[in-house]
Amino acid sequence: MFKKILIANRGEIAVRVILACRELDIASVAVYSDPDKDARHVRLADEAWHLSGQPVQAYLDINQIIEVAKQAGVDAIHPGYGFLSENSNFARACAANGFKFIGPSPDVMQKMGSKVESRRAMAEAGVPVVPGTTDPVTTAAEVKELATKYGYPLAIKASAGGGGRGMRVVRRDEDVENALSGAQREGASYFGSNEVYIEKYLDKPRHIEVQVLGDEHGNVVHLFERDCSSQRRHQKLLEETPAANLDSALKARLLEAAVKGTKALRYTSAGTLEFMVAGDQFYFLEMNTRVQVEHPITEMTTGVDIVKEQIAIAEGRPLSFKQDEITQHGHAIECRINAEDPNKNFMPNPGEITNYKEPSMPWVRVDSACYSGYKVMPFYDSLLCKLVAWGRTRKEAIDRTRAALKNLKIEGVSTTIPFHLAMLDDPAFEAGRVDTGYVENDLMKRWKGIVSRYAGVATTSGAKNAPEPTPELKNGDAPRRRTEPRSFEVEVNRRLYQVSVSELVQEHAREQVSRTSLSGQNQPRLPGSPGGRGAAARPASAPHTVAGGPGEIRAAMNGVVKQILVSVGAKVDPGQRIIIFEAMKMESELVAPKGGTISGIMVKAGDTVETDALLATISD
Ligand code: MV4
Repeated sequence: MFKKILIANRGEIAVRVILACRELDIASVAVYSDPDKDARHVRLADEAWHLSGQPVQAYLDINQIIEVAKQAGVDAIHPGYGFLSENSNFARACAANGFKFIGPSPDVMQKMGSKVESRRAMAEAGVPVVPGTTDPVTTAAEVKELATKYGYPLAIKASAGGGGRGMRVVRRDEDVENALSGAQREGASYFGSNEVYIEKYLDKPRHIEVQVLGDEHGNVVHLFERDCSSQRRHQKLLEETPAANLDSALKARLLEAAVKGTKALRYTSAGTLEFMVAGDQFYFLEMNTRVQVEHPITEMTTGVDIVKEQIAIAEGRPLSFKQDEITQHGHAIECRINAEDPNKNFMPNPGEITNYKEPSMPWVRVDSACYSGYKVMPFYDSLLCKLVAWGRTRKEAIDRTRAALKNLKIEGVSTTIPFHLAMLDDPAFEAGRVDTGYVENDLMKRWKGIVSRYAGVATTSGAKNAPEPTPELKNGDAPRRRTEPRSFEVEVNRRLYQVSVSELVQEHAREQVSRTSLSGQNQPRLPGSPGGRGAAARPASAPHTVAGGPGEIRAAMNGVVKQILVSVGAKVDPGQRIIIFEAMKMESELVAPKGGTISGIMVKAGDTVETDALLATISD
């Protein structure tokens, strides 16, 4: 029925939706921001339309996207995930202009966007919610009163919150005042409302979610569960289905509750109900009203194409199958491969992917928008690709995931591949003993002991996955630094070896250094190395500064100046810390690119700065 769909998104999910359109013989319209001109989704779509504005703002610009939809003459708009996907105003704007929004109704989206309202709706539908209040609390006395009813620990949550923001855990009366004001403050600053409510706090629950589909004829089905417990600071790292060691009776109750809740909402389109599972209890947490990043593992085990179903539902068609026609077949695992360095607290690591090659293997699917030469940009999320593997058993899925990870080649930026390999080999993961505390409290605590075993994988995957070489500075010597490894094939006595070579280079050509230095790290263009892409080593430890002229410290991405450690006139050594900078939720230290005297400081603590902004200068 639809002839043309606009995809209001970028990256791998835009590619995923375009490919579904192609299969359905529906024309696809991509939109792109300035820096996304060469992106895969732009090349792949039948048409591509430019969105002006800042890189992120462009994809959030409702008026501009509606304007493009009119000019391109589309029937419907698919919002993907993130960006405008859960924005009810956008869904309303689509409808008001005659475009079908591929998602649920704006009213349901709005209701599920509020923690208190969704909690209330689910409780009314008979879906278990965490014991606590649905009405807001305002005073510490009320919280302490509730503590006598529910017992500590309690969670104080911002009503409008989500994603771990605006939540405080309180374990005793003395801490209530601080926790309450903290949650209220965060609610006000992130979500524009200081309203908070109380829940009993569950210690390290499992995070299990249920995929549902509802059509416009009142039919609702679930597509079983996904275990998303493996996360770090609310960023999911690996998802699997079915959930390991989940009691079958508990699972049946969970799936039934999800369908019951979805029916009560008269929900249409694909959605996900998130639950916390603790012991033999489960509790509704929130509902996501979009297609999710991890939808492929459900597709692999049920055979249902979730994006195609979203489109069919939006066309007004009834679901083409009944619940009892859906079975969960085998086991699937998804690894979210991010441009982040697990050796540095998962610091985002933007830069150019100098070499990218996906595994081509049976039972493996890779969803991606990457290519060799793709530049990972600091203002978008750092997801490079999703590697998904299927097996008849969990063990087979793990083995195939491991083999596929070793055949995924990503050079030029650090990636989470070594982390994923370590996790797949971890006895606790192998035994299926993973809860929401596992990565941070268990695996990462043992990380330093584990990582050396996976450093060798750097020959085929991330060039900088190997532990950071320490720059050696001997009395008066110029710093020596290891280049990014390059791969060679060497034949020795008939046997072919693949070797990865990185060179130790001395920084000698002073003039060259100052002209081509990439950051506050004294990074020279490598003498004798080929020009062009990948020729210059990029600093791994301070990615948040970029090519300044001599003695300049600049912001490599939009961010906030947290602290300034020196004053004008101060004598500084090369490599000395000058500014603490925060971007993409990560703090980094900006260091002096050379020794000298601080001749200018252009910013103060608290300043928001844009990419490339000059922050400080150093003179000889
Ligand atoms: C909780 C909780 C324990 N008890 N609420 C974190 C994100 C936010 N959306 C809800 N979160 C939690 N709420 C109560 N009453 C533990 C978490 C939690 C969590 C939940 C789901 C997935 C990962 C998590 C990681 C840490 C904490």
